[in-house]
Amino acid sequence: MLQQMNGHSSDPNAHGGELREDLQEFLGRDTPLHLLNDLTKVNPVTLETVLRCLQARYMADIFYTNAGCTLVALNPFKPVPQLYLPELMKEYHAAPQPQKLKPHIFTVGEQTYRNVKSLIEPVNQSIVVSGESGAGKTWTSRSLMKFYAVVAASPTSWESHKIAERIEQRILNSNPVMEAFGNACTLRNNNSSRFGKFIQLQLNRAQQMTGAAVQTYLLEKTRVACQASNERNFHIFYQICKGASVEERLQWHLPEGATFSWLPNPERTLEEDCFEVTREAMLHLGIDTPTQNNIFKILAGLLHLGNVRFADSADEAQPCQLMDDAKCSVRTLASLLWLPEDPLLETLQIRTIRAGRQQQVFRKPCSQAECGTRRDCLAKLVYARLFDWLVSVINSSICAEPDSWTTFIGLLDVYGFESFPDNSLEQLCINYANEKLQQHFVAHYLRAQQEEYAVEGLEWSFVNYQDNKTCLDLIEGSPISICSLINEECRLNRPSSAAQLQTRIESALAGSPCLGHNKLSREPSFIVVHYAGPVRYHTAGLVEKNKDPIPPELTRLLQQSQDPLLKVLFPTEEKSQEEPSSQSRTPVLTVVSKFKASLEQLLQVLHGTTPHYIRCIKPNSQGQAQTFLPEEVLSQLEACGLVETIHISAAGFPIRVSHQNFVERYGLLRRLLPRTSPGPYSPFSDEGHSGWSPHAKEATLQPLLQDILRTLPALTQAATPGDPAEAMPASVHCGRTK
Ligand code: AD9
Ligand code: MG
Repeated sequence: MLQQMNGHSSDPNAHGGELREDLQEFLGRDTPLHLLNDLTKVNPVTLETVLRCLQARYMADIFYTNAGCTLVALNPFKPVPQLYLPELMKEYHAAPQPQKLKPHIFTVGEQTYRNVKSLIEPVNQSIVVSGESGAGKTWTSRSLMKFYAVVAASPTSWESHKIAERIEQRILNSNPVMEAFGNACTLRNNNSSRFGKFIQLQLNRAQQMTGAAVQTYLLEKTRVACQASNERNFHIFYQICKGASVEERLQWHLPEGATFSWLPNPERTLEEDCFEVTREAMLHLGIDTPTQNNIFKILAGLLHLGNVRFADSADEAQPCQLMDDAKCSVRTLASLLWLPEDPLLETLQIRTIRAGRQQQVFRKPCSQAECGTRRDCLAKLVYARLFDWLVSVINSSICAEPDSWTTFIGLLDVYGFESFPDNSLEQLCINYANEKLQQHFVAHYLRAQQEEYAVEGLEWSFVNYQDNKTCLDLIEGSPISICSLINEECRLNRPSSAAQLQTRIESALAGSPCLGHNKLSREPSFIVVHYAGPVRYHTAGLVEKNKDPIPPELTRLLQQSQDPLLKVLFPTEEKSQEEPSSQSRTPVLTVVSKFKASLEQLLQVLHGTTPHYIRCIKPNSQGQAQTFLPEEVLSQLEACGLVETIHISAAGFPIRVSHQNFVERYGLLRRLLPRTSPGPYSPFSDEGHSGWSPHAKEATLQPLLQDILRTLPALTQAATPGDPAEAMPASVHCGRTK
């Protein structure tokens, strides 16, 4: 039944062959599948019917579909410019009821824009864009930013060096810069974001965008020194090598045709390889040409660092010597990073150890492998600092003064759930973040809604949602969890094999139903049963990655640089955080603990907003247009619990207004209501709800609200387009809670 469907025909329902008889029965013979704008209207709501509906729409070139409180976005994998025209944005913006137009990310954009100014619930908004790699999250966030730039444009222009520019243009310019430095070509996506991003678009009282703030998460810095086969390094390296002028090539020691080990697959040209676009955007953000050249010079230095190779040393007491062809690379690297050549080489070859009460310094030559690790570590350290610095420069260029904005709309574009044959700490962190976001979603829409209905005494048949608390307890819970056990290993700093770590995890967390046992794998590993499916994590290297050790000599070396930018990135006065002290009792800041802290901060921000969800779906993993692979889509639908969401949305009340705001907003309607209605309960009572029986509420509140809704059109004739009163649907729930 679930088979690959290719091609395009005039009858979208016909794609994939005959629709199963009983399925057609379910879906109704009258409504062509592709015309069902909302998946809550599919009847019954099952994975199969939802899948068929999405498939029919996809083949009819309809890429957005409502799913109750979420929007499903199918990746077209082809240019669809007409879907993102400014005129269309304005149409959604001006529509009295944008939700009556075709489903679109602009409906969500407009909804958030109206909500921040809403008299009913003026509250910060957020849009969580999720989906697996290549599903279209970054595309969606970018398109939404363009939407806000059009509908919330500020009238003033800002002076930036020689360029006078509107703030929204600057905010848009942050995208190509961050993507050049933070995105790379992977097996799943030619323009894969290798970091998570939360951008707050700041609005003033007049609803104009006055600035923005970007927060990034967990840049995959290992990519700078290690790229999987058929993948690439960050785009910026290719941009420099392909786009530099003759003089720049000379300055940066990048002769035409030079080969670099950290620049795999250079022959492959992508549309992301456009150096000019990055330079132009940097200029617009206030990063002048000399500073840009300084950045590119350092990056060229890192490429030369990648060519530094050491020979194995026969004598352990002697440092490993450079391979012949690497001598020139070290010299070039030293000149590009403005570092003294001998100390640079020595830092890579020799480890200094402080020991004893007097903290005596011992020098120990590194093995060939250790030299390589130190080289990679140097590259990661420089690149990660450079990226963070760039984000801070972008922020200072686009962030509004605190008193010039009152509300914000947050866009969250984070890496989707990942499961590879070989999963490590990076995947653990990414999947942990996805579990947290799923929990936020479940808490917000599913659990909160069901619990509130129960408290309000509304008739409701409960949906069995997939609560992922057990899985989160396994990952981050206290007192013992996977995170705590890995952190403990880092703290104790004891030699521990991959097999020992596996045993510790399995024995300490044996009671968790989300910890699977992998009897088949020969390599030490453990399985976590995530809400999106089981993932096997290898324990080899996990503790070391979590420590992310930076030899203090590396920081000290970089502090000796005379390069103006490296001086900013590695100030001499900085007492190296990485410097270990045997007396120190402060907890080790591990990758996991830092990530957990930033995730908690993010969730705190999200909790203070009204969230909206866009689920991006990849119709096939080859990135082909007009190809819908049901099996692949099915697993994504299951992973995001879409069917449960639709069930709840279909049965629930789409708008909820707090009692106080309801009274404030609609109190004047009191006089228009039929005198017979109130009974034991009036929503306009100033005394609050507490004493009312649920039955009384059910009996009186709903008809009363229907009365009000019938009366509204007459009262709202003078209302501005987009007034929330006009957008009020026929089903409203006025509850105690927000
Ligand atoms: V990852 O987790 O960062 O690896 P994303 O961000 O989910 O991933 P992305 O937005 O980069 O995926 O989309 C992948 C590619 O799909 C883009 O480079 C586009 O070529 C293509 N795409 C996505 N959405 C659209 C669209 N609405 N219209 C046209 C699209 N092409
Ligand atoms: Mg992305």
